[in-house]
Amino acid sequence: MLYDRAKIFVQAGTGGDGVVSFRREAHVPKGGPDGGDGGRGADVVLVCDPSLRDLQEHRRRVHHKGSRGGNGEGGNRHGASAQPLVVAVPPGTVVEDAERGTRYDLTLAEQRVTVAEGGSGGHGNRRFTTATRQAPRFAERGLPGEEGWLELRLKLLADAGLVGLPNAGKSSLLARLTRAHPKVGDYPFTTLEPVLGTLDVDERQVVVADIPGLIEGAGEGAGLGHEFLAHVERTRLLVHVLDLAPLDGSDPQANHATVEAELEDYGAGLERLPRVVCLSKADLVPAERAAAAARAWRERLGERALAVVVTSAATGLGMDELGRVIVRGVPLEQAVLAPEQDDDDAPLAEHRLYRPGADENFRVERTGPGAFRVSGAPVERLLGRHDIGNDEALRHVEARLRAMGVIRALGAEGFEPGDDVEIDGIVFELDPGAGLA
Ligand SMILES: Nc1nc2c(ncn2[C@@H]2O[C@H](COP(=O)(O)OP(=O)(O)OP(=O)(O)O)[C@@H](O)[C@H]2O)c(=O)[nH]1
Ligand SMILES: [Mg+2]
Repeated sequence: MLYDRAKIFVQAGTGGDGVVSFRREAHVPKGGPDGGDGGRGADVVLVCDPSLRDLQEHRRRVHHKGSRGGNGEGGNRHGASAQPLVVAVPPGTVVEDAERGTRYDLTLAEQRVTVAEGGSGGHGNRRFTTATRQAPRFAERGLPGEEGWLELRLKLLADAGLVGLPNAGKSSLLARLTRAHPKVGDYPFTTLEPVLGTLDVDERQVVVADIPGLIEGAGEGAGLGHEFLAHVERTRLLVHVLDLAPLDGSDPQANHATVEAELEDYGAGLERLPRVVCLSKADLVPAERAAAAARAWRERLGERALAVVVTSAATGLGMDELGRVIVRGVPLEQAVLAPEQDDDDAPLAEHRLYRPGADENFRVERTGPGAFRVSGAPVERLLGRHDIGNDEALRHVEARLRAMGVIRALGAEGFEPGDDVEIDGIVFELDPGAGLA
C-alpha cells in the first residue's frame, strides 16, 4: 500500500520566559537588575528525505510539538533557544496549509521549509530598566509558537508514466527497461500501486512510473488507477501501452480510446502531455502484423504521438528504441530533479514563511457601559507577554498601549480612566495615569 495522503498537526515551541533577578554580591549592597531573556521556542521544519518512500509514518504520527525555549536566569544569563523539530517527508511531498493559504513543494533532498515558527522568548527585567525605573520587578513571558494543521500529499516524481489498460504489459516493460522489479501477473490489476524505475540512456537518467491499469470510468473513480493518476500529473511524457494481442479479444483501437478518454476526464491536463505509443507483446503476433499495426497507428495518430514503438518484453524487441524515445521526449532541464511550477497562478515558494505582519493593527469596540474590548495580534501578544497582576508589569503594558495609540482610540470611543478593558479574554481595569492623549 502506498500512503500518499496524510494530515499532521504542527505546533512550534513556546518561547522561554524572561526572569526577574537582581545582582547579589557580597560587597555590593544593592545590585542592579540582571534577569536574562528567555530563549526562542523550537521551529517546526519539514525536510525532504529521499530515504522515505511514502507518507505512512505520518498516518501513524500526527502531532509534532516543538520544545520550549529555556527560561532566562539571573546574572544576565539568557535561556537557550530550542533546537528545531525536524519532520522528514519523502521527495514529491506537497504541503498545504489551508488556513494561511500557503503551499510548499518539497522535491530535492535536504530541501527544508519552516512550517511553524517558534515563539520568541520574553525579556528579562534588566531590559526594562529606564532612567526613572532602576529596579523593574517584572519580566516578559515567552510567546506561544505557531501551530496548525497541514495537509501532505505525495505526488511521485517521475519523468514519464506508463499508462494503459490492466494487463497491457506495463510492468513487464518497466522491469525490462529499468532495474525495478514490479510484480507481473497474467491477471488484470496485478499492479496495485505505482512503481518507479530509473532508465539509463546515453548518460542520462529518467524516472519512469508504472501506474496501475486504467479502466473505463477511471477518471470518475472506477478501478484502482484513478487514485494514482495524481502521480502522473508531474510527468513530462506518457507512454501509452497497447496490447497487440489482447487475450480477451478486445479491439486495440477501442482500448486506446478508453484510456485516452479517462486521462482527459481526470482533468489535470493529462491529455496534453506528449505521448509515445507502445505496441506491446509483439512476440505473440507475426512480425508483419506488428509492423502493419505500427504503420496504421502512426498514420492514425500523426502529430499526436512522438513515436509508435513495437515492443516485446519477452524477447527484448524494441527496448532500446523505446528507451531512447522516452529519454528524448523528456527535456533535460525538466528532468525530475528540477522542482517545477504548478499550473495555477500562485507561484510556488520554496521557503515562503508566514510572519505576523508589521501592518497588523488593533480594533477598539465598546461592549457595554464602561466596558471595552481591544483586539488585534500586537495587543494580544503584549498581554500574552505580561502578568498584569503585577502592578509594575501593568504600568508597562499601559505605557505600551499608549505608545501604540490604543489609549487614544479608547478615549475616542468614550472610555473613562478606570473602565474595564478586555484583551484576548483577559479583563482588567485600565487607569492610565497620564490622561487619554
Ligand atoms: N508474451 C508476452 N507476454 C507478455 C509480454 N508483456 C507482458 N506479458 C504478459 O502479460 C501479462 C500482464 O503483464 P503485466 O506486465 O503484469 O501487465 P500490466 O499492464 O502491468 O498489468 P496491470 O498491472 O494489471 O495493469 C503477464 O502475464 C505477462 O507475462 C510480452 O512482451 N510478451
Ligand atoms: Mg502492472
